[in-house]
Amino acid sequence: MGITINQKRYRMIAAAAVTLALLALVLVGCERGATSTGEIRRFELITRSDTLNIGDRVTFEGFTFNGTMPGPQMVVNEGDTVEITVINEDNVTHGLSIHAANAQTSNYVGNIAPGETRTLTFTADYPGVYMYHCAPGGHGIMAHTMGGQFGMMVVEPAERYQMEKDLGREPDLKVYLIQHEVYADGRDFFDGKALYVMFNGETFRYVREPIPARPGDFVRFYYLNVGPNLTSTFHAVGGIWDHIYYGGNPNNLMHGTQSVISGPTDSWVIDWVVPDSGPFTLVSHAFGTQAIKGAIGVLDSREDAPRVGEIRSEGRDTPPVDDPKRFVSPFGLGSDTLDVPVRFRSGDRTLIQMVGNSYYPKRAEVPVGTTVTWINEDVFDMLEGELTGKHDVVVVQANGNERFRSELLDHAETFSTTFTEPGEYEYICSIHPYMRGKITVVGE
Ligand SMILES: [Cu+2]
Repeated sequence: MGITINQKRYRMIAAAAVTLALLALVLVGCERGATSTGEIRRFELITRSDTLNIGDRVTFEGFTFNGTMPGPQMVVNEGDTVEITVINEDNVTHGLSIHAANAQTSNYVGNIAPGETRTLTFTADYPGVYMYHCAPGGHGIMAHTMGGQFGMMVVEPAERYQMEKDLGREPDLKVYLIQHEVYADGRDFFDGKALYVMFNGETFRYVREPIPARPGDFVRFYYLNVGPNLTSTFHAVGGIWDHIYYGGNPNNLMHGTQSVISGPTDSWVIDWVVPDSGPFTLVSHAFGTQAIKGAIGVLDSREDAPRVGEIRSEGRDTPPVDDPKRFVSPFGLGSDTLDVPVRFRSGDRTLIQMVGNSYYPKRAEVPVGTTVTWINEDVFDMLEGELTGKHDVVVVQANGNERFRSELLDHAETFSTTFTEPGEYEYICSIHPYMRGKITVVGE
């Protein structure tokens, strides 16, 4: 008889298990946004070579989406169909990697030739705060991302964040904040030695223009560290983050932390009620490598603060100032106080690196008769064209005639030539023509 009871019990347990499994499937389906909203959201991204203001009358030469660094902010709802068209108006190959898509985006919008337009369509299945960046392919992905081509896409969840449920209202202020680095040259990019670290495209942008809020305001940060190298620890001086959600997914909830840690491309939604009046300094707490180089902002809390609703993550769309006090060009020739000419004496070993799609040093002065050697330190020497880390040296005269051209160098290969005539020798890489260097040959 015991067998019958056990069989009955087994059937009940099995039925309960099946019911639970079905319920779990329904819940997982809901969480993953399996339900389409039926909305189609269209965006256009134009890739360019560009010059920008990056704060304090410093200008930056690199690549952009739609003329700003960071590029356009895109906000959609979970379950939306997203259609992104990439138009390459530049004379070099670009592309797009969009982390909000659970798809191999390089099949659709990787490797877009100059003049070409391509479109990607996907469903925004996972809520959160996502990075997008240029992705021509191979070595070019890293170089173009460092060069300024990145931005934020937010997928708003179908289900509300816990803090909204607790407070019974939406945020008073949404702050979309991208932390990112600027490098003087490819050598520093390889070594992770950022020249500046900034929020939304400018050093100390929100120190100069503090973000207004009121005591008791419900503020939400959509925080994204695009890097490309450094790990940030985002903190408000005088505040403790109430609710934080890793990646911006409402399921990844934690409470009451002094900071959020973000490696390159990590993100958070941070829900916080402003506890007091007075300025709250927003900072990456990596003081020496980040905060002191520009990754500081201010949230200015006052009773009479204006209601601005949101702070967007795009860089400012203004023409570059006419009289910059510094010109930063990671791939080309920046100010000579930054890309300082290195003077070699007679008999010195004269070695110039090709690294991170730049020459290093970019400017060199040598006595006549010097043999100069270039070495390719870029490691990713697979693929071709913009996608490869292969480089060469092409010296062109003012009349357009080539003085000389090296062969294309793979990783760790070298090319040497002896300069027998004084003069200025400006040179480029034939497959990355924005790479520029200069040799000044001086007489005895
Ligand atoms: Cu690009």
